[in-house]
Amino acid sequence: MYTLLSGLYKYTFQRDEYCILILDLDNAGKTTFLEQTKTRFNKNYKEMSLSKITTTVGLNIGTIDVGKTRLMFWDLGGQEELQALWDKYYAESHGVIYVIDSTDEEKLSESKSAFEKKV
Ligand SMILES: Nc1nc2c(ncn2[C@@H]2O[C@H](COP(=O)(O)OP(=O)(O)OP(=O)(O)O)[C@@H](O)[C@H]2O)c(=O)[nH]1
Ligand SMILES: [Mg+2]
Repeated sequence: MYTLLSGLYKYTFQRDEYCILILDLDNAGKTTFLEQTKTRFNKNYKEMSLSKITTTVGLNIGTIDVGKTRLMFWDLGGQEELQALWDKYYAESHGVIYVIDSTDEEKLSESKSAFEKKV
C-alpha cells in the first residue's frame, strides 16, 4: 500500500529535473540572462535590478518550472581562473547555454577558443 501511495504521490507531484550550465567569458551577460529568465518564468519572482548584478565568483543557481519540468540553471563565473571549474559540472548537467556578447568583437575569438578548449 505504501509503495502504491508513494508511487502515486511521485507521479502526481514529482517533476522531471534538468540541470543546465550557463557558460562564457566574464561580462558576457550570463547572470543577466538568468535573472531575465527567472523574472519571465517565475510568477512571484521579484525582479532584481540589473544594475546590481556583479561578477559571479563561483556559482549562481536559479530555478524555473515549465509545466511539470524543473530547470535548474548553474551560472558559472567566466573569469579565466574560474574557467578551470567548468568541467567539474559537465557530468551532472543535461545541457549547456553558451552566451556570446555579439557586440564585443574583440572578445569573439577569445570566446571561440574558450568554447573549443573547455566545452
Ligand atoms: N546593453 C546590454 N548590457 C548587458 C546585457 N547583458 C548584460 N549586460 C551588462 O553586461 C555586464 C555584465 O553582465 P553579467 O550578467 O554580470 O555578465 P556575466 O557573464 O554573468 O559575467 P561573469 O559573472 O563575470 O562571468 C553588466 O553590466 C550587464 O548589465 C545586454 O543584453 N545588453
Ligand atoms: Mg555572472
